[in-house]
Amino acid sequence: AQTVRLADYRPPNYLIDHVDLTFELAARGTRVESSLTVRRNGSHDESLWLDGDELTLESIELDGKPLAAEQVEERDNGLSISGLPDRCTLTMVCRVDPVDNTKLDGLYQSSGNFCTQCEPEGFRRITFFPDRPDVLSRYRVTLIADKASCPVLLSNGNPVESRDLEDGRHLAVWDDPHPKPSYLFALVAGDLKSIHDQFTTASGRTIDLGIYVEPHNIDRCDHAMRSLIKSMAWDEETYGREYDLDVFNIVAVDDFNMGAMENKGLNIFNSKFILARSETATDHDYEGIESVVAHEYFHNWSGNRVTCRDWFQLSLKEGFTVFRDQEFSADMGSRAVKRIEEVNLLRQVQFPEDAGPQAHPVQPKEYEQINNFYTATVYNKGAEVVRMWHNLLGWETFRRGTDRYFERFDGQAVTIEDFIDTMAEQADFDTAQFRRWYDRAGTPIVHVKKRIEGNDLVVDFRQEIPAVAGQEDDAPFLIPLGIAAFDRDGKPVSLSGPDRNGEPQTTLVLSKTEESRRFTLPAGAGLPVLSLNRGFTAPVKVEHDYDATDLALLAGSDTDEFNRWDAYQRLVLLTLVERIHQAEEQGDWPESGLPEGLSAAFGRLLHSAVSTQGGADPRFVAECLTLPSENYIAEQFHQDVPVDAIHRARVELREQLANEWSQTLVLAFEKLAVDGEYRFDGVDVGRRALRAQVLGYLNALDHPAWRRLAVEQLEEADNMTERFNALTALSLRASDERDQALEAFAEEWKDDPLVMDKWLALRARMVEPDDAETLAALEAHPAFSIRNPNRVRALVGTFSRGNPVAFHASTGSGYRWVADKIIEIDGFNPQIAARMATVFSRWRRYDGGRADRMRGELERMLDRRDCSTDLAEIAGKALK
Ligand code: BAL
Ligand code: ZN
Repeated sequence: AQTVRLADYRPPNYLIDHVDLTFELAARGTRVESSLTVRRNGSHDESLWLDGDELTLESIELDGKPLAAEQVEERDNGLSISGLPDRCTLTMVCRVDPVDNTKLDGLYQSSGNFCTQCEPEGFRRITFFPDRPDVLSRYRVTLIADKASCPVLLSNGNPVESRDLEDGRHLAVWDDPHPKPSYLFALVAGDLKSIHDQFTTASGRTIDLGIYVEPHNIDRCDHAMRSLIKSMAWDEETYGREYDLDVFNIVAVDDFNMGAMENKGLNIFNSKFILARSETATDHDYEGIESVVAHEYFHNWSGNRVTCRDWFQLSLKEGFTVFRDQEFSADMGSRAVKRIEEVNLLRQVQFPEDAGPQAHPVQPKEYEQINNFYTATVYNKGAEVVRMWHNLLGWETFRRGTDRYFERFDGQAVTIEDFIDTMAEQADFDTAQFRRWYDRAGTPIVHVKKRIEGNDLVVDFRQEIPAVAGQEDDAPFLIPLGIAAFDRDGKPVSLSGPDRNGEPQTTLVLSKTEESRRFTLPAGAGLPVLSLNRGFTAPVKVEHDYDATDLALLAGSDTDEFNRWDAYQRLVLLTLVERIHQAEEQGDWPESGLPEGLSAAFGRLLHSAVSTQGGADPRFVAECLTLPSENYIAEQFHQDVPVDAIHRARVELREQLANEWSQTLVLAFEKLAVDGEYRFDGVDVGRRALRAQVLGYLNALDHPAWRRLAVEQLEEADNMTERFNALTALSLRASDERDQALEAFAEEWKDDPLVMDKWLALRARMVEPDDAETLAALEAHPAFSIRNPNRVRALVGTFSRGNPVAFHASTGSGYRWVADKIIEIDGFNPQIAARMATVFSRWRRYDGGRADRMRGELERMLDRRDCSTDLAEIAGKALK
């Protein structure tokens, strides 16, 4: 495949001001007529390039006359047209077959309904077009389809006409007054039902809102509609951004490669992020819906009104929009819990990505397949970089910057530099150095040491910039690092004396490879305990020689909730890693008791959540008590990841904690019960979340009474959150109750694919190493379909990422099964295959036998004549 480089960017040599599209929709042979008003951009005599992929061109005319054959050259990937006047109209007719479009990219069918996905390069699968985001056009779209099977016809912009035709078909015309790149084009046609509401903007305009779903899902749209209305209000209040069309429509489809898509005025969603009612969706689903609906809506400004010049700028819209949706969710719920979730994702997905062969900067410099760059780095590290702008500038200055950005670049396709320059105008720090966050891959490590000199606390900082993916320079980053100190009683120690009004917390801006900061301590203060990177002010790893006592103290006393969670998690990790090392040294499993400090911290947390006075937020406590995942524990090992020992140590610790605290756990289980009807609100969600943890700990023990609790909850609860939490708790140990519950659940929900995804994922987590029979049974289960991305993510994705012991079975059986699926999927949906394959990327970290087997599977994926360019890029980089 060809490498596309940022350095090779050239502005488009022709612009398309207007696009007129007429679709005559049919499962096979959809007729697409497109009329493009073409304008030469600058003075040159180059040909016009129109991208095209899997299209049949029936005719092409220039200003109403057939184009001379010698003017058109049709190649594999598009058309080259020469000898054009400065301005002209090109009219083409193409044919496409939506029913055969298994890539779910371009125009395809989901449950028989027509829909589209065009970002990043799907529009070229609909018609020939300069399919690049810096070509902005006004679109007018006419949709014609059979009225009985496709009563609903939707596209971008505002509806302008709709009428019946004589032959049983009908027609609708949509006009979008806002120039947009082709990746934001969308159409939907099908048999859908809808719910409607309205939103009145700050300037008094009334917007008609619609959510369209398959008829049987019509009772699952209310939460998404509420989320949309909240998002619209929030973006006005927070960023001063008003909606700009008369209508805003959302459609949910079952077959979708991504989570959702921000097409102008017509968002198309993976049904997973729209459909919810309490009987079928969990609190986690409700939260996901709220945040994804917000994310796509926020793109209307950060992405659509101001768009990307080219795909190297993807984080311009994604990093910024993720930051915006994160802050929205923080405002809707618990800020600390939201932050914990964000950092968990960063540490568990982005840090590993940034340390392996797929590492790339937030602004990548080259790619083979842009589909492979919708990554945690572009999205989530990108959001962290915007957050750092926000933290360094302060909200008001940051907001002045975003106002300026939206005003200056409205209606344009711009670059990350444009964003940086606009923010830099507001800044009083070294923005040139800050830019490294966009250009240099890898997670910086900040080593922190402390000592006392006289009355002063001296803290030494050293930045280590790891070499990754060909980037080796180790110049330091600009790192805002929140810091505070606590004495041995857990009281805050003022770090900087009177100039900070005794504020315990400060944010240091580190900029050198090595630097020291000196703080005057109050008289008589001993060496304090440091709380570092408070609130996760920078996406870095902090190395500091915390001992268990320090961590227990911070877990109990830190005034920053995020760091309290972090301290507790570090304490757990310390215990686990020590056990694993001990096992390695001894050659057999060590007899280790439950460490006193950790046990006490666990008990304190649990008590604080059930105490009647001034208790802690149960949701926060639930986050604390969630043990680090096996994958995150694995991140603590650089070589020969001890897969089995990690699993064993984690299971053992869970049992020990449960055993030690079983009485308190039972008490908590009773006290946290939620009465009344299901409500999706902070209090109830928090109680259910902690109760799920509690039930999980209890069921880590082999005790019929605790299984009974789970079975009762499963049978009595009226909502999916509690029912699925109970099933999850039961799944931790083999038992008859577990097997019966799993079977009954599958029978009850067999017709509900989104619920069955949960079941498939749970089953995937439970598969024992080398259990080929169960894998085969799951694959053959009617709930599974390899053609549907959600099903694949539930079964194959969860098995490979959520069941490390079986995936990494030393025989290689897990690798083989997953690679077989990837190869099969690559035959019809390369995007999904490539995404699944990233789980093999870091094969070098495993012991010789495993590493060889993983490498072998990568070679098997790659060495096929028909390996897609998507998969070839991922596998090729991993093998390099
Ligand atoms: N733009 C692709 C889906 C999303 O990030 O919103
Ligand atoms: Zn997005």
